[in-house]
Amino acid sequence: MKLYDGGRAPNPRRVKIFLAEKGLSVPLEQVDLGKLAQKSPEYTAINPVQRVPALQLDDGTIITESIAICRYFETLHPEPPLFGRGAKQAATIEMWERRVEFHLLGPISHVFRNSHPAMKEMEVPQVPAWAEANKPRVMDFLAILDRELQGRRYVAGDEYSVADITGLVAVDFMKPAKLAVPDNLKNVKRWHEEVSARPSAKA
Ligand SMILES: N[C@@H](CCC(=O)N[C@@H](CS)C(=O)NCC(=O)O)C(=O)O
Repeated sequence: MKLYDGGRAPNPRRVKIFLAEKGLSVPLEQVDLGKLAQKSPEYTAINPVQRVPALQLDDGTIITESIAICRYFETLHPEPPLFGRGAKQAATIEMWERRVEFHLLGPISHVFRNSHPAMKEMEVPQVPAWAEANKPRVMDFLAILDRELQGRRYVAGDEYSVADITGLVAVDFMKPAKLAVPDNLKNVKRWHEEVSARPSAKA
């Protein structure tokens, strides 16, 4: 088994944090995004969508999409549960994971990919207006998250979950996107500080 990784890129980082929380280690193979190695014929044969991460199983099966990879490991190693236990908790975690992925990580990625000079060859065409359009979306969702975190410790409840992993990676990705969590969002800041202090956050 091996995981095709992309250095500090946010999506592979979600999987690496998840693995660290599970106490698992998987051999990594680096795909040099800076050199556009994800677009090489060799890697395109692994993932036609030309993105990392990708997990290759020993029987040759390829699994892409960070959450699909995390689910694979959750099924094999259910403890600690990061996708929840029971119908209600699992659905709540999935709801929050998707909200954070689509309303926070996504818009932050659009800002970064459409404004950062280093992304010119990866994001074609780069549309600076799309970066600008996404900035208020990031701030709107952070305000929602801050209100939610008023009443609970983690994104999806009182237990740490995969929704926190996507949230942590998203908020950390604000830095290269030249965005910052506003100072008045005290609950987001408190939550971010707590999840950043977990050993898995070093991944
Ligand atoms: N939906 C995918 C997104 C994967 C993705 O966008 N990966 C980025 C790195 S964080 C990538 O490979 N970018 C290369 C490119 O855009 O050419 C997932 O959840 O894994």
